[in-house]
Amino acid sequence: MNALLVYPDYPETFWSFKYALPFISKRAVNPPLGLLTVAAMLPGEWEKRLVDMNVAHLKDQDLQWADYVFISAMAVQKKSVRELISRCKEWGVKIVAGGPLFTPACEDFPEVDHLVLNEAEITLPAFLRDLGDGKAKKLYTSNSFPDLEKTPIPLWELIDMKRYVSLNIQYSRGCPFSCEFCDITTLYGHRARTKSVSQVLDELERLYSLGWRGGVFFVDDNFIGNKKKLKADVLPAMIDWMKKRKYPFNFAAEASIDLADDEELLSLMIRTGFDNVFVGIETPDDRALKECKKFQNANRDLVTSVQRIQNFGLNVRGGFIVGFDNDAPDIFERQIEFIQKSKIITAMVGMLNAPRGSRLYERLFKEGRLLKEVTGDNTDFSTNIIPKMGYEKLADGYRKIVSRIYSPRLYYERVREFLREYRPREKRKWHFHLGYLRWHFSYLLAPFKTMVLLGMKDKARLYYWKLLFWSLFNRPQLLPLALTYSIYGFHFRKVFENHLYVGNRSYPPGEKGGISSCLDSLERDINRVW
Ligand code: B12
Ligand code: SF4
Repeated sequence: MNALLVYPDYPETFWSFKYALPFISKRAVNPPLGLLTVAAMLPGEWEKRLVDMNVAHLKDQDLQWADYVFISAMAVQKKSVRELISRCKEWGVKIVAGGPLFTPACEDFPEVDHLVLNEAEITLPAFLRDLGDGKAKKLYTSNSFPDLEKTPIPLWELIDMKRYVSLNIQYSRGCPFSCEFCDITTLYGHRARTKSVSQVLDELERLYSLGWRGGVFFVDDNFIGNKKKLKADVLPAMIDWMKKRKYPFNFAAEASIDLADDEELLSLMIRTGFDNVFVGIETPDDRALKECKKFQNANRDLVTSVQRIQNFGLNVRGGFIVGFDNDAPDIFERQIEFIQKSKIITAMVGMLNAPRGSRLYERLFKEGRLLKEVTGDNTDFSTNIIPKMGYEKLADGYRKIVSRIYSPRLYYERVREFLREYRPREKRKWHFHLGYLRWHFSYLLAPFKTMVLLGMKDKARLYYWKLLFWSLFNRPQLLPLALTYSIYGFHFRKVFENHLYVGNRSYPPGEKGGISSCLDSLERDINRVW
């Protein structure tokens, strides 16, 4: 049996980093962990190939080769999924689909031959059994949550690691909290189900033995969902493992704000090699936090909490939402003020949306305030709800936030202020890994690319040079970070300029095609020379 696993293309979004990737000659940020995990659950004797359409073209020959095409996708990839399904139909290849796009909305995909939904640990074996018996059904679902201790190591051999910025590991699923707008607890439950310590170490070892050096992202919805086990077992074992191999990886994770309250946990994470954490801040307004049941964020000084995490040497990325029923007209100014004050460089601000499966979806359905399904991208000026303040007011305020926080002046100021105070606590000896260059040789060219594109061609070049010289004279050891954040800023500006253009035709458009196509041609030239 020939199984072709395909991950469809995603559009330009906040996290796609499509405008940043050419600087480091990478094709995508993370590989599709869901599909790699599914691949590891397929029978060993099957032939398997994986095409991530974000890093490679899907050729007709691939479809011709396949007996079955396995598709995984998020809602944001819907357009590419539709095209892929049509191509499969043209070639007469059978389709098996699963993952976050299909699980809550399987009725939208009648053309798919087999919808294998929820967590594959439960539904895939049932499908494979029926397939073997020649009676595979259309739909496989489950209401129970599997034990992660049986989840196999993803089949990393199927991808070309060089094309990605960071690889990923999943340690847990589920979250103990109950934020109203979030569907995670419906999908994965309230109890943080975890892998065993030896599973985590085995996964790290596999990446290490395949030669990977660099970023590893823990994709758990809330990495600190079970603090006790993390502190007692997992992190101490990881510290040991990292030390013995001279710190080959740097880690990132998603965590709730109560991380700030646990110095022991923070310190262990730093010693393990974590340097980035994404935290759902949502809003500085206590009434809105209580409205959306994000009680872990309410009644605390959120700026201080963020600073406490930053002071440990963890760079905080933040998620923010506008459009709550309790949002007063000044909420947009307050969000801007908060983001500047907390020095959160990567601030993903979205309009409130109600994904199917969230409690907000149910409430607004009852109140007659649901419009349609979510687009899957909460930063594209769309919402599927009728906001209390009205869509026009919300969209205007939202536009104001993103055009201000990503304006060159405020953005570069935020980066400088962050770097001014950033003091990594762990003065670990830096180990040079030759293997790092094997995967990330292209990073050596990034500074030159930024000098040409951000220092000469970009409208914000003055801010770029100011930051560079400031960093050179004040925090020279943080110069690589200054360059990295300049690239991020360029991406965020481009994404929001293009969204602003789509969101409101009268708003001045970004230089569509201008600098980004220039970036492409420059990249081609540089790569040719090298
Ligand atoms: C890591 C992550 C990311 C990463 C990496 C994405 C990637 N390439 O994998 C980044 C940060 C880039 C990201 C970005 C976004 N993400 Co995201 N992300 C996640 C997260 C936290 C973990 C995904 C993961 O790796 N899980 C581990 C694997 C093992 O699980 P899995 O993929 O679900 O696969 C299991 C099952 O679903 C099933 N399965 C999956 N595929 C298939 C296929 C077949 C054939 C079968 C049989 C089974 C099957 O089997 C697997 C094992 O059980 C999830 C939340 C979550 N808990 O899953 C959100 C999630 C997938 N992301 C989400 C969203 C909305 C986004 C963004 C649109 C946010 C934004 N506004 O920009 C962007 C868009 C991406 C882009 N590039 O444009 C939503 C998707 C909602 C939806 N219904 O589509 C989720 C579910 C979070 C949420 N509830 O809001 N994301
Ligand atoms: S938003 Fe984050 S903290 Fe809240 S329920 Fe979802 S995963 Fe948990």
